[in-house]
Amino acid sequence: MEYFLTEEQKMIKELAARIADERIKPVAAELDEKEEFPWEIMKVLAEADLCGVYIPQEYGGLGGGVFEQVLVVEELSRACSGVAVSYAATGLGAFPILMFGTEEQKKRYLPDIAAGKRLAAFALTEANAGSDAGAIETTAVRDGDYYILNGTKQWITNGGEAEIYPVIAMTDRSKGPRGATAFIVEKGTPGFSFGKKEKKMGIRASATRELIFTDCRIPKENVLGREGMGFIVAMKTLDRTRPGIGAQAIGIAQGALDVAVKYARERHQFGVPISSFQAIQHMLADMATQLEAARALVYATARMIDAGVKEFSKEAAMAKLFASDMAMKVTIDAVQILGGYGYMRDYPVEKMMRDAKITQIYEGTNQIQRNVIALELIKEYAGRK
Ligand code: COS
Repeated sequence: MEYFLTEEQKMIKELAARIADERIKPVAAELDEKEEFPWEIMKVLAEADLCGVYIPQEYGGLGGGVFEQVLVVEELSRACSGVAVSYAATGLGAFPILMFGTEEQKKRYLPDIAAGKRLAAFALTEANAGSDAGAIETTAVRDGDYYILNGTKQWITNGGEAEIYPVIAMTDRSKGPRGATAFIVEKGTPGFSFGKKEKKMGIRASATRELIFTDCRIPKENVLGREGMGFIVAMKTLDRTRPGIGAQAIGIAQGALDVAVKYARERHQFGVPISSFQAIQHMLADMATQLEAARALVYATARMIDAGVKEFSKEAAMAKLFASDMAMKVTIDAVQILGGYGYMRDYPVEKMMRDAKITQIYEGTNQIQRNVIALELIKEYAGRK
């Protein structure tokens, strides 16, 4: 499919593809096995100027948008989505600042993020607040010019490795979601520590940790937006980043399809390559068709967001939902085509299947995406004859 990328977008995509093939693919299995954070590769991405593709030039970025970020995430995910999510999660931490930060906050944090000097992360989820994001229990109590944070955030991607954390906490529990506020918290702030690194099924190169706040004093200048806007900051951030999960999913699926087609051409059974069997051909045809449909949806959504359309919750949820369900199916089929070899760690498809699973879960489970899509859809029909 031809997506008519600009010359700059082609360059960004090719650069990310080169790094994926030359620097990430050779070490992907080892990073997965050792569950090692890919600092070396983060440095390579920073040197290649890819960390700020979605950040405006005035803050040191390349001045692109969600679409440019999608192009990078897709290419990196083709090689290793554990690496890709470490890159993407910094975007998840940067978007609240980009969208809701004051000029001073933007100048303070975005240039370092764009240069790849400091990573970011986004802290919303808690042990008792996953899908029900409004149920967070972390509190922030005003004390003069400060807020005192207490509570624990769970499963934070880039936790411990990142230095800049937009954190959502309750400033007025009686108001429900409207009583939440977003704060920027820096690593090293007294009272801010990290829990153990989680052991995960997939995306093992990425770091996932608890964030623990114990009487952590945050200056009031670090509020993002206004007091009471925290839930909106979170929801609007997720609307903008869910296509990125779609990009991760299409990258993983492309990686799996590449391995499956190559294998089907080389593997001989009954005296012929298995690619000559219709059973295999039809699986490959379905995988490629579903992948291209998902890519078209993810790209169209990202471009729509960058064009400045105001409402895109539904499309962002659709892109994430469709692409992640597709990636799960395509990677399962890739393992099936490789048969016993597919189940072994000698080939990369079992890792891709493990990595695909999380795209159906994080940044809102696919059940939540269906809720968002259905509610928006039903709203659109209100008053129609
Ligand atoms: N953009 C702007 N505002 C939004 C919004 C969005 N996308 N979604 C909700 N809101 C607003 C609502 O309009 C409502 O405002 P009012 O109080 O003015 O009516 C407020 O936020 C509360 O919304 P709602 O009542 O719909 O909240 P719920 O508690 O029912 O939760 C879901 C809605 C389930 C959609 C939300 O909690 C969610 O997205 N959960 C998944 C969270 C997630 O993705 N977690 C993974 C984190 S990994 S970083």
